[in-house]
Amino acid sequence: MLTRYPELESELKLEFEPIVNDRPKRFSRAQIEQYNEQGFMDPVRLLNDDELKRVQKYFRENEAAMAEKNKDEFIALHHEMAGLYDITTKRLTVEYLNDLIGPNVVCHTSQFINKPPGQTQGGDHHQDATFNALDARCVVVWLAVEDADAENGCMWFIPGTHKLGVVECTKGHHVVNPRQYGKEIPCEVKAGYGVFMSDLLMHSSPANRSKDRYRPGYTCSYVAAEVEPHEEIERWTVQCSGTDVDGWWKAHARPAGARLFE
Ligand SMILES: O=C(O)CCC(=O)C(=O)O
Repeated sequence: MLTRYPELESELKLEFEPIVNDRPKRFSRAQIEQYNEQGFMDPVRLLNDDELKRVQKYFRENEAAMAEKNKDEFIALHHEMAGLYDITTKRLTVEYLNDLIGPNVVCHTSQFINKPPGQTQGGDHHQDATFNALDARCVVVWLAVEDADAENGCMWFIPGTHKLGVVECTKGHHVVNPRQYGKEIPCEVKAGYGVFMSDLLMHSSPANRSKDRYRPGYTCSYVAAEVEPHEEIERWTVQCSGTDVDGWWKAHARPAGARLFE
């Protein structure tokens, strides 16, 4: 086992805690059962047609500026760009999250990844929890900005691996010999749909082998505000619902700028 914060490993809970919710408002109980068993659910629609067009336009217009801000080191931008803030805190997405996380939801990290066509390299299997200095209780939402499929480099999952907790990985956070943990399957997601996944689920993001199709996706990590952050993991926090009960997360206010959704 190796996380990015080995000095914290004895303090952190790095095992999966099944979601217990007898009265979900957005997900069905069967979907929550699927999440508990597989570590993810079948994608759900998060944007209607009009919202999807706005989001696609937003990323087209802002991709270069985001890349510029990220050229020296990765920083999440949902706390400083109004459009990203609006996507991250969109009410429907947050209502789904409330079923999994509870009423007090914060987002601590986000990333826009647009794999170009013909890209030959991809990312090996990893568990997002190994990057975070907090208990492994985050729910990751991966939103497809265009259709993502096996040809243009959708993510691949190894179902059920969230139940193993954090497993051995390399210094680069790649799971050692991931195939020993099961068969990987593609997670194809239609544009405007999002997949909700556990931060312990092993997933990879292989090459985009298409000739002319970009594969843009926007991913956010959410957690209950009751979970204590360490090592300044709260630096990019926005509050998506409820309150920061213990005052740990110190959320940023919505940045100034036009609203992406009515
Ligand atoms: O291809 C992607 O957008 C997902 C990348 C990934 O594996 C991650 O964000 O953890």
